[in-house]
Amino acid sequence: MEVVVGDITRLKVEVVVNAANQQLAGGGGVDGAIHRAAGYEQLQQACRKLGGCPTGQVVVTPAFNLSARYIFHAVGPIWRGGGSGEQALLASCYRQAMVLANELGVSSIAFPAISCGVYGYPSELAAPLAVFEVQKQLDQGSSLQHVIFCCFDEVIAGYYRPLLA
Ligand code: AR6
Repeated sequence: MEVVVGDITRLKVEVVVNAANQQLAGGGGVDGAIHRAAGYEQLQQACRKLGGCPTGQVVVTPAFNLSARYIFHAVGPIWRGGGSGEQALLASCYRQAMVLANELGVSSIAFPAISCGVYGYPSELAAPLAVFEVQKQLDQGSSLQHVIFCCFDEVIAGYYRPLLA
């Protein structure tokens, strides 16, 4: 597991995870960046065929113009104070992505800080949850050799680094 600060669309990995919405309709933040880099029209066409994705779940599309093979669209919870199942739903995103990666036999994956932007999940709570869920899946055996937590800024990276040290 590694922390990288930067733009997830630039990483050389087999799977780029997107922080999507239930409609898979595209949007701002990392979703917008992934759509632009992958090719907006072709990615939206692939997303429309899937017909949406419930919160806490993950669906897969090709990665089109990205150097990755797949985009995993994970729908994180909107933070409502922590008493609405947010933790279990966010954990489910990481778990499902890890399970799917292993099923597809890929060796590298990059996660953004799912839900930590407009969905408002506190980064200091999301980082340990992400690392815990990923570690748990790696411990159970996985095709994954390299898991990147891609942080858009140093502040969020600062929550991951002590956990991986
Ligand atoms: N690379 C890596 N991380 C990024 C990038 C990038 N290019 N751009 C932003 N981030 P957000 P959410 C970080 O808001 O909270 C969208 O409109 C960002 O700094 O993208 O899950 C969707 O369509 C933050 O730390 O996702 C949904 O409607 C993290 O990515 C909704 O937002 C996640 O922020 C999902 O909200």
